[in-house]
Amino acid sequence: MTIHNSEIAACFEEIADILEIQNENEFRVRAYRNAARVVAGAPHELSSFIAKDEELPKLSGIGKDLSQKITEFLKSGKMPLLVELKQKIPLGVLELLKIPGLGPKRVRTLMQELKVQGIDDLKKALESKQVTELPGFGEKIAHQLFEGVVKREAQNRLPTRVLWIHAQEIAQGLLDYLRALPGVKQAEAAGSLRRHVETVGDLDILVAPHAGLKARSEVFKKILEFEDIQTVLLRGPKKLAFVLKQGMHVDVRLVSEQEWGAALHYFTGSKAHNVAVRTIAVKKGLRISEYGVYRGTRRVSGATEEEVFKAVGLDYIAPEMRENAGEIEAAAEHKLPTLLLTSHIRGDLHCHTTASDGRKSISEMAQKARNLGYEYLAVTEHSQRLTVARGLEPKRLWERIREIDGLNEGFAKGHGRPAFRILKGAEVDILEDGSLDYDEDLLAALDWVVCSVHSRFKLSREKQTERIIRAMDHPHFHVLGHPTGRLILEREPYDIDMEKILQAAVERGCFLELNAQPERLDLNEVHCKLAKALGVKLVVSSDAHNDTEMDFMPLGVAQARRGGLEAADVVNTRSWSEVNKLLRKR
Ligand code: DGT
Ligand code: CA
Ligand code: CA
Ligand code: ZN
Repeated sequence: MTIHNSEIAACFEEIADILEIQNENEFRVRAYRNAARVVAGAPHELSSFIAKDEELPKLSGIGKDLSQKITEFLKSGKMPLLVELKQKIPLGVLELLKIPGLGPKRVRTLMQELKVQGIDDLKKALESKQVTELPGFGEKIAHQLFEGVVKREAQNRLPTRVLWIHAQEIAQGLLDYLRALPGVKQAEAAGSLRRHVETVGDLDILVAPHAGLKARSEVFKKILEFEDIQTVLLRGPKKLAFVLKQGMHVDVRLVSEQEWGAALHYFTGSKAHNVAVRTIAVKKGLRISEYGVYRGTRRVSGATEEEVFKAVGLDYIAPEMRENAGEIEAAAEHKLPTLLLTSHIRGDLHCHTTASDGRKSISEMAQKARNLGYEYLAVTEHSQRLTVARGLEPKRLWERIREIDGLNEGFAKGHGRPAFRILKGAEVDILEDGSLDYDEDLLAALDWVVCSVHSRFKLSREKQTERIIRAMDHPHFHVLGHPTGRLILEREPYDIDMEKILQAAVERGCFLELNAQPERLDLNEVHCKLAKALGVKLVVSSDAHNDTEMDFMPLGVAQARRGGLEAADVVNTRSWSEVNKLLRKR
C-alpha cells in the first residue's frame, strides 16, 4: 500500500495532540508537531524511497527514532505508538479536537475540571454555564464552542454515504468545470463512483494537467476557484481535498499523462481488488503503484489501464467488477463474462402512468421509449389493493387494455417508423397469503405480469418466503418486482430466503426483476450472481414513474454488470416475440 506523506503527517499530529492532552513533556509534543510539518512539506513521497529499498533522506528535525517510526509505518501501515495512545483516551475526546476553538490544552482542562469526555458532555457543560468559569475560557469562547457543537451534531446526523446517482450528479458538475479549464488535459472520477457502487462515500477525481510545472500550479489555483467548494481541507503538491457545499468530500489528485492508467487503476479500487492485483504482480517479479508498473527500478508500463492489466497477465476487468470477488481469477483464465450493455436492452417491462401513480400519459411514455430505441414498453399500473398509489380496479384495467389495443393499431401502421408495441401489463400486489390481487380472467388478458410485495414487510423469513413462492405458483406470475423491497439508506430489505426463491423461480420458469430505480437497485450484485449460477433470468426494468425515469435503465445495467451478467442472462435483451416464447406455458 502506498502511504502518502500527508497520512504520515496526520499520524504525527494526532500523536502530538494526544500527548498534549495527557500533559506530556512539551519538547516531545513539539518534536511530533515539527515532524508532521516537515513530512507534509517534503518534496518527495517518502514511500518511494522504501519502495526502492533506499534509506529515507535526511529531514530537518527528524532523528533516528522518528525516521524508524516512519519506515515502519510505510512498510507495515502501522504506527504502534498511536494505537497505544488511542487506547488510553476516550474515543469522544478526539472528536472534541475537531471543534473550532478547542485545542489539546482546552480539551485537557475540560476533561480534568468537568469530566467532559465527548460532544454530549461538552454540550451539557456549556448549557449549564460551567465552561465560562474555567481558566482560559470565557463567554466568547463558550459561545463559539456552542456553535461548533451544534454544527458537529448536524454533521454527525448526515448520512455518511450518498446514493450513487446523487454522487454522480455532483461529480458531473465538478468534471465539467475541470475539463473546461485550459490547463487540464483530462479529468475523470475514480473510486466507488466509477465502480458503480450503490452508495458513495467520497469522490476521487484524477486530473491530468498539460505538461509544465507552472501549468500545474495554475491548474491548482483554478481548481480551487470552483464555486461549489465550501472548505479546503488539504493542499499538497499533487493532492487537494475539499468539501463541497452539497456536503460531499472530494479528493483530487494531479497525475501525469504517463501515470494516468496506473493512477486510474489504483484510485478506482476497490482496495481489496488492488491488493489482490498487486500480489499477483509480486509473484511475477513486478511492482504496481499508483505511478506505474515496475520491474526493479525500471518502469514497464502505466499510461493506460489496459497496459497495467496486461503487464500482470490479466484480461481487462471492467470497473464494476473490481471487488476481488472472483474477477481476478476469471481474468487470469480468460474467463471473464462479456458484460451486459445498455445498448443490448430492447424494451422496458415495468412503468407507471397517470392512471396510477405515474406523472405522464401512456402516449408520452411510449414516445420516450421509442426515443430510446426500444421495441416495446410494458405499462404496469398498480393493482386495486394499492390504494395509496391509485391502484386500478378491474374495470379500469379492462378499459386500459382496450385503449392500449387501439394505440398499438396506430403503431402497427408504422408511419415509416420501426415496429413498436405497448404491452398490456400490471404490477400486481402479492397479498399476505400469496394470492394475487386480480382474478384469473383479467390476468390472462395481460401480456406481462409483474408481481410485487407492497405490504406486510415484517413477516418472518419463513412466512415471507412462502408467501412469494406461493404467488409464483400462479400460472400468470411472470416476474417478481423489486424482490427484496429495500430502499437504500432508508429501508432494510424484507427478510427472505433468496436462494429458495431463486430455486422456486427456476422450477416454475419465472423471472426476478432487477429494479433500476436509484434507491432500489434491487436485486443487488450478490443476488445477481446467485441468480446466474442457479439459471434464473433477470429482467432489468426502470420502474419509471415519469418519462425521464426511463433513463434509470443504465443504473440497472451497471448493477447487472457488477453481478457479472451477460446479455443472455437478461430477458429484455430479446425481441418481444422471443420474450413471449420464454414465458411459462400456461
Ligand atoms: P467510498 O469512497 O467509501 O465510496 O469507496 P472508495 O472505493 O472510493 O474508497 P476511497 O475513496 O477510500 O479510495 C479510493 C480508492 O483508492 C480505493 O477504491 C482504492 C484506493 N485505495 C485507497 N486506500 C487504499 C489503500 O490503503 N490501499 C490500496 N491498495 N488502495 C487504496
Ligand atoms: Ca471514494
Ligand atoms: Ca477518497
Ligand atoms: Zn412499480
